[in-house]
Amino acid sequence: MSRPFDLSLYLVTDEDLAGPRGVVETVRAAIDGGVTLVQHRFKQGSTRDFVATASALVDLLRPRGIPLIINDRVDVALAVDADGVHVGQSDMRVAKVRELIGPDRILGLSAAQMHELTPEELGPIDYLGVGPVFATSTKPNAPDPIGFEHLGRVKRTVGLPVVAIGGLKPEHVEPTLAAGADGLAIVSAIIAAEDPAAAARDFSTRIARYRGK
Ligand code: TZP
Repeated sequence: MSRPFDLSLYLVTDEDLAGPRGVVETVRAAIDGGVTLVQHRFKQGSTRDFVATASALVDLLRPRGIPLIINDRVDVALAVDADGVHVGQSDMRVAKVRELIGPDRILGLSAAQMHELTPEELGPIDYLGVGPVFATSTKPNAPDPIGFEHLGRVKRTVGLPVVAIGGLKPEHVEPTLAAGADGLAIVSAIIAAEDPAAAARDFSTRIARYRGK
């Protein structure tokens, strides 16, 4: 059983989009707006820098009870005692990741299509990242967009928590949740926003409103 997590507003970092403000300060602002989970994704630079930023994010997020998930790198997740790891289907196999991170940390997997997923892949994971829902320039090699209908089909088939990703803006909160997703994973609409707190708040307010809170 992994530790508890809430996929509602899932922020994915991007050092290019954060710009001179930097990833840690951007995340600090965004969590004021109601982010429920952070995935640290590091595309370039040294492992030492990745560990340093990840460690600063643990210090920022742990006292606030917001889990930190590390993209792809199990070694970095263990080095900073992160709450989990997120992998894609060409990264280390999820069974091996689970063996390395133990039963308690959160394990997520990205997939666009349900038919890409085997029972061996679904067994060890805690949630699935599904997308891109829409075309996105944040991940240039992303597969073709799947849309809300397919998102809903994946959710109904997998029987696991699902977070939607790819091109999502505040106006997509309602159709994404209506399709059955448990939350929205956002990169540019929050990280590149002039005011990341306000951008995150726009999402979190709409999520709460949709859920009647
Ligand atoms: N995986 C699928 S799409 C994507 C990732 C990491 C990028 C989504 O970024 P944005 O800026 O929210 O469209």
